[in-house]
Amino acid sequence: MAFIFFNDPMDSSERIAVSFDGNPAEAALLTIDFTPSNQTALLGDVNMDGAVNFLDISPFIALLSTGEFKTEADVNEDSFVNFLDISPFIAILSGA
Ligand SMILES: [Ca+2]
Ligand SMILES: [Ca+2]
Repeated sequence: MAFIFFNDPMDSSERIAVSFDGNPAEAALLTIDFTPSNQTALLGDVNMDGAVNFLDISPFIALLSTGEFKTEADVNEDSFVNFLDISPFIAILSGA
């Protein structure tokens, strides 16, 4: 993986990147969220303790409020974590 940053003189909306070496406090932060392909997500197991139960409710609601994606919380498997996951999450919790 490579990132190439360059100055585009035709773009007046350009932003200035700061390197970590230049100023760690202003440097960009790259975050990579990775789930190995050999690890199958247990839908609804939001706290990833191997079971789907009441302990998953609080972290599930927290993800709904932030919109952060987490495979285990995307219980309707539409690649988004949002209100559409609530009903299937409750169904999983209730064993339906
Ligand atoms: Ca769990
Ligand atoms: Ca979803």
